[in-house]
This record gives sequence, structure tokens and C-alpha cells, in this order.
Amino acid sequence: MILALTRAVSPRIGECELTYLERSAIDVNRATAQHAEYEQRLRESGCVVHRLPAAPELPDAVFVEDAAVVLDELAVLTRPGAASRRAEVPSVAETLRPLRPLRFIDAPGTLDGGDVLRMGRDLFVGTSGRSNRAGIEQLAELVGVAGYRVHPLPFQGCLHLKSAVTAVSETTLLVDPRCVDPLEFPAFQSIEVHPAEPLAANALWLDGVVLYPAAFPLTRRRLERSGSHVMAVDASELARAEGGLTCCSLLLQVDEGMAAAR
Ligand code: CIR
Repeated sequence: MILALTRAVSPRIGECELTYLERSAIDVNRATAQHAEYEQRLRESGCVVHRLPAAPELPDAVFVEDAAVVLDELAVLTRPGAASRRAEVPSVAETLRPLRPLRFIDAPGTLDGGDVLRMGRDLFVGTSGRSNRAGIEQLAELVGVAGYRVHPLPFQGCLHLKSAVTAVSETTLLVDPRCVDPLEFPAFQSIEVHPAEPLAANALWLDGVVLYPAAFPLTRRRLERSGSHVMAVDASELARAEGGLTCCSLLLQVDEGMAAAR
């Protein structure tokens, strides 16, 4: 079964890191309600949801994806590119410790999980303001022993690689061509976001279902036309913090006993 690790929205989310977005007021109650709806959609999609310890003092703690890259064989704890986010990592490590062998990205390396797109045994890693060459090289070495190939990939105009491209099936990517060239992924089919919907490429694919922001109906239609079963989630308040749907969970395959013990 799939265990989805999440974390409560911090009451300080209004102090989050921002790179490409202008700061706008975030309604914490609304963000919390949207996050609860997101967790409910994960359950409806077959996940067991487990919340990491709350970290109210860390504004971006809800975006748990950035703290780790979890594979079937191991978990790599990151060293986030934003220094304000590094304190998020230890509690994620402690939660993952009984579930996976742990490895760590060390200084001077930096890596955000949001820059790591896994397609089978291939990890595409965005070279971003958050993930540097040393971090990507360390990742390649750590996961190489388990048979994963790392492909560094430049992109532009958005925070993380997974703001620009995500998987919507084992063989299909949802891509924003303004941020990354679909030709970078010759082995995969791609669906482009609707040109009127920038920053619409972050979808969360769970076997059989695509969770997708309600804010992008035109791209949603493209996904549905190509055969995806889409479940819409209103994540507009979390989007003000520059977060998408993949950012709010860490998904890992576990056996039933492990999930029950969480
Ligand atoms: C940040 O700038 O780090 C947060 N405000 C947003 C992180 C979103 N995470 C993600 O895309 N994986």
C-alpha cells in the first residue's frame, strides 16, 4: 500500500520562501481546510495518510516533498537550497528511519525533492536555485548503487523542476513548454499545459488517478481527453506559497504492517 506522509500547515505560512511569486496574504484557515481536503483525496485514492510531527515554527514545513527523495530501496534526506528550510529535515528522517535505509546530502550540496522527477529507474533532476551541482552529484552516487540513473536538467521560469513537468502515467508527462522543452524526454509521451494556464504542470499521479489543481480547467480537459481519471483539488491558498500538489506529500510503498505501525 502507499503511505503518504504529510504535515500540518504552519500558522506562519505567510512568512514562506518565495522566488517567482509576489507575496500575497495567505488565509491560514483556508489553507488548512484545503490541505485537509488534499489529505482526504489521497485517502480516496487508496493512500494511508500519516502526518509528520507538526512544525509550527517552520513556515514551509507543509511542503514535505522537498525534504527527501524516497525510493523503494532507500531514502535520501536532502539539504534544501533555502537555509530556512533545513530544520524541516530531521523530523522527516526520524519518520522514515524504520521504513527505509537513510542516506543524506551533505554540504556544500543542496537539493530540493521538488527538483527530482522519477520515471522508473530514471531520475530527472532540475538544476535550479535550490539544487546545485554538488547535491545532484551526491544524489547520483547514492542512488546509483540501487540502479537509478540521474539526469541533470536545466529549466526556467519556475521554482522546481516539478513545477515544470510531472508524471501523469508511467509513460506520460504533463509539461509546461515555457519552462522545460518536452524534447528533453524523448522516451516519454507528453501533454502540454494549455497556453492560457501558466504553472499548471504540477499534477500528482497515483496509480489510476491524477490529483490536479481545480484552478486549471483547460489543462484538466487535455488530461481527461488523453484518458486520465482526474480528481480536482482546490489548492489555491497553498499556491500563494509557491507550492503545488506533489509538494504536500511524500509517497512510499510500504507493507500493511508498517503502515499500521505509523
Ligand atoms: C519554497 O519556496 O520553498 C516554498 N515556499 C514552496 C515549496 C514548494 N515545494 C515544491 O514545489 N516541491
